[in-house]
Amino acid sequence: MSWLGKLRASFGMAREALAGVEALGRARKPITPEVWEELEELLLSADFGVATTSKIVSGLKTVAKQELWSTSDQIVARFHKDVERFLTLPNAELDLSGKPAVLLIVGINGSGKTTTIGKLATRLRGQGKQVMLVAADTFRAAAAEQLAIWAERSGASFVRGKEGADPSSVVFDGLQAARAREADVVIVDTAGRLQTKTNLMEELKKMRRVIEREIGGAPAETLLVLDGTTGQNAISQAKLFHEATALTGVVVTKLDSTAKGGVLVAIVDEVEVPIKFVGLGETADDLRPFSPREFIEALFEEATF
Ligand SMILES: Nc1nc2c(ncn2[C@@H]2O[C@H](COP(=O)(O)OP(=O)(O)OP(=O)(O)O)[C@@H](O)[C@H]2O)c(=O)[nH]1
Ligand SMILES: [Mg+2]
Repeated sequence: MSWLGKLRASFGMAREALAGVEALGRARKPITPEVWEELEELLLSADFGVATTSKIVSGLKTVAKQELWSTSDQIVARFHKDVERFLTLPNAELDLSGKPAVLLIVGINGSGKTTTIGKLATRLRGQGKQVMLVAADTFRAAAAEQLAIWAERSGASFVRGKEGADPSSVVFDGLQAARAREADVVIVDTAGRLQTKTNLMEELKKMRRVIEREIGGAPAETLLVLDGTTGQNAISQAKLFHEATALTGVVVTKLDSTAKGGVLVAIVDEVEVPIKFVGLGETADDLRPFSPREFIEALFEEATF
């Protein structure tokens, strides 16, 4: 299946709700309070979330008044553009500045961090970069093993600590090794943690501080890996990880399953951090740079720009 086909299948439920928006446009109804309510309900059922839905709708209302719109098709045409605008943020490309460029990967349990690192390593190796993977997930022995396999497959070098070691000490060792071996990119894998567990979030902050001290600045990227099948909890994840670690980007995984389309828009809106990649499967090649335009083509049957 093509990637667009995969994404369309994955967004099935959101597409159904959004088909309602398109029907609303085609109906060319006179703009009444009921039309706005209908739009609001459709966006909520497509997982745009309360805050983002009301922001989108009130923005549309303002323009409708200014431009003296009379029918619902005008609302819907503008809505497509708004979604694209919401999703388009500066610095959407992977930042690889610094020698080495350090990428810190964070997220809750099972969101797809380690797999994403494997895919990223494969991609960067393909671009001729010297890549080092650092297993700062010392929580489970199996976690380091999993990363070691990805390192071997992709031709990246690999640093791990002892099981139960302080993750920050592994980060420190990893950065020393990266310097000695002149790595271009260091990718740090971390243990999954709930965004609400303060002590575990503190541990992440400590890893970040070690990186800052060792390279004399922030990591090039702090990427939150989010499971795309998660509903509104994804917004809380994005907010709390952002507060703790100053995210520079988001990777949304599992967009080959049943994903919640609108949540992506809500996340970008709430934390103002760009989505940099999407994951569409479990193999090394299933990572794609995120494109707002393609996302919208997958989400809407008849997007007009
Ligand atoms: N279908 C699908 N599965 C994925 C994708 N990314 C990761 N997975 C699967 O999700 C599961 C968890 O992936 P991991 O990479 O181990 O997740 P993690 O965030 O490192 O998990 P912890 O280290 O336990 O916190 C694995 O079975 C992966 O194969 C994806 O894009 N699509
Ligand atoms: Mg992992």
